[in-house]
Amino acid sequence: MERVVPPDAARLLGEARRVVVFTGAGISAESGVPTFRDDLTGLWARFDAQRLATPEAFDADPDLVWGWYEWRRARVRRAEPNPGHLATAAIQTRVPGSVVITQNVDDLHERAGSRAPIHLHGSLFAPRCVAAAAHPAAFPSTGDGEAIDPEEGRRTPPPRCTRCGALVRPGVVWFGEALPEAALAAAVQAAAACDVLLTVGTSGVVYPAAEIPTVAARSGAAVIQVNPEPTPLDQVCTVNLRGAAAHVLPALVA
Ligand code: BJW
Repeated sequence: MERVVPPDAARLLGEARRVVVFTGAGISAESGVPTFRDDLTGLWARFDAQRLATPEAFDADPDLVWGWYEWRRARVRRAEPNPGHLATAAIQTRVPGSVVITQNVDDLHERAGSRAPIHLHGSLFAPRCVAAAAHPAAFPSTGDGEAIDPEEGRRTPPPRCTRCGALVRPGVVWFGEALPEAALAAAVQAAAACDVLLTVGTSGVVYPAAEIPTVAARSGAAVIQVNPEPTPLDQVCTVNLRGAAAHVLPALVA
């Protein structure tokens, strides 16, 4: 397929009336939150996703899984939003009809001032009862996530639901689980209606989230990618900006 001649990304963004910023773990990398799939530093280079990020893993060893998420929560609490998160919030201020869609389970977009980011893969800070469908509000406070090194094998028993006594689980979307229906519908709708979609710091390999840039491209939006590495999303991008989000995004909105 013939490649589109890369137009000026800043001009595309400046003229857009509806922008979607679609983010992945890479936007939080410079805040010290590890990505998943980067060589050496990615979580999946050090930990086994099948033992930690599936419903089966939680069933088999809830203490191991809860302890790992306590460690993750503690790391995120110590992190601060970086210039990439701040530039994302600035886009939302400048272009009122813009939406942030994130696969991230951290709260750095919120802390940077982004308005109502759509969390496709849940949140580290919204644990829920395993029987949540029956009583969604029933979970106790979950401790302060003191630093835990999972490599020391420190298991932590999850709390119990105050209403029914069932286990409380991390409020994230594990492999094989459906994404939150309302969030996915809102994300698809925003992507289909935008003029420009910025895809930032995602490997674009986890579905159905990875479809979002394609939804925008098919609807006629320009897709601008910010990532130091090539990804499968290169195919749908109008412009590829190879670099770190914390450097490229502020330059793009300057
Ligand atoms: C920088 C940077 C810097 C570095 N600046 N950039 C179709 C085909 C094949 C498989 C499937 C399919 N459809 C579904 C599947 C199965 C599966 C899937 O996609 N598997 C693939 C991996 C093969 N999907 C699912 O299971 C999903 N559920 C589902 O489909 O359900 C169906 C169903 C329907 C109805 C009923 C029941 C079921 C669920 C997926 C859930 C993903 N969960 C995780 C963990 C969340 C919890 C947690 O945090 O522990 O979500 S996995 C992990 O990957 C996490 C992320 O959100 C997600 C995406 O990762 P992301 O953000 O892209 O990070 P990385 O590390 O991959 O990439 C970082 C990028 O940043 C890199 O490109 C770097 O270069 C870049 N970078 N530094 C900018 N400074």
